[in-house]
Amino acid sequence: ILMLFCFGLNSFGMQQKEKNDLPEPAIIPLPLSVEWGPAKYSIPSENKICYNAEAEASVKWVEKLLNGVNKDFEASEGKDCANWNLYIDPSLEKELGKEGYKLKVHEGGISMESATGTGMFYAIQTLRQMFPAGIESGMLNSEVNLRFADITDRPEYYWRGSMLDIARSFLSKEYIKKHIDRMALYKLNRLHLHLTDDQGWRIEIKQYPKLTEIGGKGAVKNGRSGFLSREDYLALQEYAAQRNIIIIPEIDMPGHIYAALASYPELNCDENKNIDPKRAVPPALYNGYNVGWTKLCLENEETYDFVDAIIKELAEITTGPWLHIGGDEIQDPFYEEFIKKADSIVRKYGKAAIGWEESAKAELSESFIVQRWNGETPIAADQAIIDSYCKFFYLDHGNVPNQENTYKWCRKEGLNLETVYSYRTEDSRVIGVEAPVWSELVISDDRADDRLWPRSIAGAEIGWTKQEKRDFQDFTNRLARHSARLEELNVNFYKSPEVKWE
Ligand code: TNX
Repeated sequence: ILMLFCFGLNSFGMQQKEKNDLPEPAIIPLPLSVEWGPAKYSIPSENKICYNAEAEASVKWVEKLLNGVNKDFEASEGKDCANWNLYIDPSLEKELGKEGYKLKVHEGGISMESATGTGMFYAIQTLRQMFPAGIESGMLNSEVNLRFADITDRPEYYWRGSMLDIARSFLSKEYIKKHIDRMALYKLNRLHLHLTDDQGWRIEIKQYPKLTEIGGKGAVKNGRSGFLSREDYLALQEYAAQRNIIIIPEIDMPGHIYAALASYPELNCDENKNIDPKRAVPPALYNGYNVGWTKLCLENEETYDFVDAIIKELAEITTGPWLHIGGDEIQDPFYEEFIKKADSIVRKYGKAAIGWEESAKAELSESFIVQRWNGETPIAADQAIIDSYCKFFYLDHGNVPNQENTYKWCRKEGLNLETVYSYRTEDSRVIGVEAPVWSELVISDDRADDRLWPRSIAGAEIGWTKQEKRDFQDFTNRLARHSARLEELNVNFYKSPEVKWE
């Protein structure tokens, strides 16, 4: 009787019609406010999608959902005229921000509102998680029932990143596309590609073709070589942009640069001299694990011609506003001067620079973003920070203590899901978080999957959901119900014992 009374007065303003046997959908990241209604909406075999002009480009994502469950549809412009309503209005930005949305599932169907196409995309991703997992692999020929819902959602941070190191061991463009799809499902919006390092150079630069001709052939021991052509890069960038993900390319300088030194020995201070007599003489490639032992010759003015040319070409092919200049793990008397110059070159070509935390030793422009990793470098009070603090976000560390082929230098027990999820900060400089997968030991797609998932999902929730709303038990309860979906997507995710996988 009490239950009937509650349902009778629910905010959906209706009586319960069908007995509701659907569990509450497991949405990740947890939305800002969700109210699950008492009843369910069954998607009819014929659908009408109604949209305003601003929302036209979003219709394809609804069509993809309906195709995935084998339902017919027809779309036309208009307002509130169908069982599916998509409405984008820039004036909603005050309430929803650029990435927020409202999603309602009610008696009449599904309605979604946002200020931008990004917000609409995220409304549709939330809805996607309410559909049965079978939708992920295509044709699902069953009834689809959605719990009545009233959701208002927007993210806590605008930087919700994932980083792939494709320099030590290459990941193909097919893998990167899959990764972009998976990121989108969890509303991650920044893909940082670590494109160069001692072991390999992975992006075509027209003015310096040997970078990929020679440097592209390198890889860490047992790792994969290869590189992205300009066309590959442009295609990936477009694919990501469609899914509201911005790619941030990183050229790691002035250290971590052996692949370039091997390709163009004149970038060494003395091209006839070995950098380190114990190691290979250029142009032999390097396939070891050491860091911090190579550098561009910063005494030579010509080095800056190289730096300028690389940044110029990268800026030309990059549609996002940021270029990452690396800047980690190197001792050099000219280091600070280098960072300052690289920052200004990046700005000259119309972008903002990002650097690993050591770059905070230099005098930086206002737009420079510092990426924290070991927390050892003091960072100025007004500098924006992306937090990749290794104690929480270094996914090359084990899912469990002593996992094979993982590092443990930052946290000897590795990083289990709970450790990642426990990240918190009161630091107002933090603009978001990003979880990197370094690839010295991540030399296959399966290993990349294992290190990335499900810990990237914890990262996604940290980036999206307010700290006070995050609860590990609740998170793992929801995550448990994502296993079928991850399996449909062929993700070789680590079946963490912290989760009672369904
Ligand atoms: C440190 S963190 C690095 C990488 C390594 C990683 C291995 C950072 C900016 N540099 O070059 O791959 O450790 O965990």
